[in-house]
Amino acid sequence: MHLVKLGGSVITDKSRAKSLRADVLDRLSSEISESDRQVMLVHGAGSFGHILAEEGRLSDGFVGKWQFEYFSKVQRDVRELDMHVLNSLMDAGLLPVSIPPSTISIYEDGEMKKFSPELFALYASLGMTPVSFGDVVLDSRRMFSICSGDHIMHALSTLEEVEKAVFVTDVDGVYDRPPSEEGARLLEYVGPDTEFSSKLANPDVTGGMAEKIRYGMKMAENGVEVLIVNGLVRGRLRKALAGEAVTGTRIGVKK
Ligand code: IP8
Repeated sequence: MHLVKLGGSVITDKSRAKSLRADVLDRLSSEISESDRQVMLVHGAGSFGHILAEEGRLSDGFVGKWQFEYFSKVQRDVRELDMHVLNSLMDAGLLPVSIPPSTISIYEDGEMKKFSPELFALYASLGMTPVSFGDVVLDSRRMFSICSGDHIMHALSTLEEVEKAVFVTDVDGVYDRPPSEEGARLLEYVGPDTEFSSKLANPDVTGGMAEKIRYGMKMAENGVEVLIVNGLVRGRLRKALAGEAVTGTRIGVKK
């Protein structure tokens, strides 16, 4: 079983509210379908979530009643993005089934406390493709929290049948310094002792690349092979799923 997270920066244009990159999404759906691997899919919120989540200060938890309008809007908008993803996967010949985190998850002070990975495993055992996504969820202390797709990837990595997790982003992988700087080097491997710049990509409400590495490391501790690849380049996701050599970064606990 493989986990795939389609990053919001790949399937949407993060600088413009609710702008889907339909062509990229459709190509990635085909790469998943053609790989013939059984996959559980997670997608980020991109410009369907981060812009309003930031405006509504949703990652701070409850600070005022005015935030509930943002809570509703962001939940609605990430579902709209999810609908695009479901349609794209179906067009590619898969059988997706959507599992919104807000219906199965409770947070406590910003940490995921309740989630049901076994539900995903059951759907997968029917030959379906479970799909989940970055969302706004209830929090027993803060009233609400942001559930990032990276948190979901980590929760799913506890399932015994998961061997590999592929994070599909808009960059080739992790660099030793911001990729825009001269001499930036792509790191093929990032482990607990690797030094890298924490200013790697535009941090968003869920922390960007640095958080992805932190969660990737925790997933590697669960015995899962973790890869970061560039989804804007055709074929990288397909190769990663097929186990072929591919440009990207492996996150691990040992080399
Ligand atoms: O894009 C964030 O999920 P992510 C979810 O996977 C929201 O980090 C609602 C901003």
